[in-house]
Amino acid sequence: MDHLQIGQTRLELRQGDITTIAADVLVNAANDRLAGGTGVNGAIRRAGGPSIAEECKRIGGCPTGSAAITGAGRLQARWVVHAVAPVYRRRPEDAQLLHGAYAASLRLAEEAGARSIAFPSLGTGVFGYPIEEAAPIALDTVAAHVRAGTGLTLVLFVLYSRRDHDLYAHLLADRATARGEQ
Ligand code: AR6
Repeated sequence: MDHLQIGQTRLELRQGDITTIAADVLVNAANDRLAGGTGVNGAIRRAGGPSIAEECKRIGGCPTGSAAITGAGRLQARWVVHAVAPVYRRRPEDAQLLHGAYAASLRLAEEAGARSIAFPSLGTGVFGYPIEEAAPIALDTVAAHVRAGTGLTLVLFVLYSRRDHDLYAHLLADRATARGEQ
């Protein structure tokens, strides 16, 4: 299953490079210094140009489990939300911090007035969070947030690999079945 409608909001899966996605907000897999990096961060900074790094430098940093917002430079998006997932260490607080990174991103997007947002799979690259553990947190955080009421009409999960996409698709189908939703 590649989408789930919850009220006025569509949750949808895509496979590919997040920098090619048309959405008001692209979420970046950032670090707590809001410094440059590889993976999603490298791709967003390359595609968006230097203004994103300049804004990040002015902000200075962001606690793990939270997020910060900047403009989107040359990207088609209007904003980039820099979400800081935890480095995975098998600690009990890892899940709470990952949840916090997703929840803070949604709040910042809503406060900015965004209608659509695209998330990568936060934490599951360089930061080592196993995607089997991270994906349910991502989907359940977003679904709970949407059910509580949101101005967002589209939430995209952009998975880089087919394997990650298919794992998300299974989880989305499970959730739709459990709630009798399509
Ligand atoms: N579009 C969508 N997903 C991508 C892309 C892309 N262009 N590139 C990679 N992925 P990561 P993290 C997937 O490492 O684990 C950086 O250096 C990737 O396959 O980008 O949160 C930052 O500066 C993986 O599934 O983010 C931080 O220091 C997922 O995106 C640190 O890495 C996240 O991988 C953050 O690590």
